[in-house]
Amino acid sequence: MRGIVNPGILCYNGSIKLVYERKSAMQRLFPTHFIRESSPAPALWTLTTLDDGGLTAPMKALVPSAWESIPALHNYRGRAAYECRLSCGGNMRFRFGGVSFRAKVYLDDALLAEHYNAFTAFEAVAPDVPYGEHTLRVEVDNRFGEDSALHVPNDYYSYGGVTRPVEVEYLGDAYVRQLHVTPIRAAEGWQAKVEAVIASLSSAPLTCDVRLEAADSEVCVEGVELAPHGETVVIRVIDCPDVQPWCVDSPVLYSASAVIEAEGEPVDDLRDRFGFRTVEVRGKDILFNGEKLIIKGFNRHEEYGPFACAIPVEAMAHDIHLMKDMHCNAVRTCHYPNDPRFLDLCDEMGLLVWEESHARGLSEKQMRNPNFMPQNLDCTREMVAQHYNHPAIFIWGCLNECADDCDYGADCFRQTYRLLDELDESRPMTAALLERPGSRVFADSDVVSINIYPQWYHNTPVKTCMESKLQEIKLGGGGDKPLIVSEIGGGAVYGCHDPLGESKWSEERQCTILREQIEAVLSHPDCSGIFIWQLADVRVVEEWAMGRPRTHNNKGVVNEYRQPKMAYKLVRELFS
Ligand code: ADA
Repeated sequence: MRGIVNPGILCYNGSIKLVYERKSAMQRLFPTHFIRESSPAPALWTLTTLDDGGLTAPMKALVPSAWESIPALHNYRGRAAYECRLSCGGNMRFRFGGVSFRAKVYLDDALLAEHYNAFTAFEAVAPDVPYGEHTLRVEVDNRFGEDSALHVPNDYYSYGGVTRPVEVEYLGDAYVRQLHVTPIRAAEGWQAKVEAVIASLSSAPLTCDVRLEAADSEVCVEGVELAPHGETVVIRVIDCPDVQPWCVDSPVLYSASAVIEAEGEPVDDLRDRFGFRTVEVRGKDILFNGEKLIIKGFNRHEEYGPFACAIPVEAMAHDIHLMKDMHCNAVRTCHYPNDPRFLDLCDEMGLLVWEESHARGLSEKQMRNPNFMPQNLDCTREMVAQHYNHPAIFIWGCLNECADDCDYGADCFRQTYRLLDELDESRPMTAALLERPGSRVFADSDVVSINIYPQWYHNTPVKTCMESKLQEIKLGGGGDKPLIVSEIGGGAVYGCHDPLGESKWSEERQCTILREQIEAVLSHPDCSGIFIWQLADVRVVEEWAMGRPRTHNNKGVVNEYRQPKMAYKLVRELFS
């Protein structure tokens, strides 16, 4: 296979294969297997609700989708079962891109897997399935409760359903479970560190060869021993001559793969794309490919009007076009890991990503929930493992506006930062901190990030607010680090106008506020950039309705249907 990846078409050993017709049901926007048999799960599943307030009879529902897209279930919070029939057999692996937000997966009556949190993928493996018709059943639950520490009533909606694509895979005795590629800037040119995790489904020891490829260079690791039902990691550093770096203006992608071979024949594979680029923190600057980065971006919730959180890929691309039209170079996936298809689009279209683990605004009491740290660390681990190869991701975020002003909370921040450091040495990490005095973690992250709302929640002039925040950061030990304003903004209800431009919630007032905010942040010499809160209006839970007209967070520069408010043009002008 040569050259830059052509999504949708794969050429291997001279034969060309068109892969996946149901684009909306793929987990990625390019083929991830050529050897392994895999297909999207059926489109329509039978949906049965299991609690009061649901459907009166089972109905057909699209997978992926959120059940709130069905008018009868617009406000349903409860349990539901999704079932489909499959003709399959052998070693089966069902890969769920995301189920919101608790899942139990059964094949016929056998429980295969359980998973918590809507925003990361998980697998359900069923070995030695007898050939024939089977029922795949997913029980989904989006009720809030003590066992759920990350999904809580919040300033965004926690939807229900099988909300990201499901893939059905047919495995042999061993499969490539994970592939990570790290670009390395060498003295001359580039190298790629390729790490493959090979999982065995066999009860006997196995020996195989593993062929690793990155950007058209490859190496074959012979005689890899696989322990029964164990996992083996194969790592090689591969020289990659004549490659071009990835950057926003020229987002060049290369392919990488790990292929398992038995007796000279390929038996399983996993493919991904990656890019050559470096991200470093030097003093108060973030350097991208050695050059100082100034971020001009938006916060974006993964939500789009009636599609809720299960956004068609065409709408994801439209959001990126909107941001690019406004001259953005970055997006923040507040407050959870995003659908990898969105990340694929960012890789391909050239938009930097701050990807964030799941959490928003949790108090010390909520962080003391015994489920909080395990769930937070699981989500963080899954996010990095699953999204590691995306060149667009330049920084990892976590714990947005959680309690950083107490010993217990600060310790949770430090543990999460440590985990991010262990999982990925090639990217910096940060957390968007709440605008209140007393943070104890300014000194602990690679980059300091603050959410501030001068002129919206309080009337302090933006420059004064920034200066006092900078002083506080300095006293807290973070004064020598890069600073990002990770949220700033103000609300407007789409179509609400005010002749004098003075009333809050009018489009005119939103423009006045955003102008002062953006000009102050971008002209500040100590600031590495801005993420405006937010691209589009989003639904919030009923508990938040009182400060949120229309039960929406209305700080978007477009509404939830992507109709532009006056602020769209303003941002376009100020970011140009
Ligand atoms: C926060 C938070 C966002 C949103 C925003 C707002 O800082 O991180 O999720 O709630 O404020 O609109 O007030």
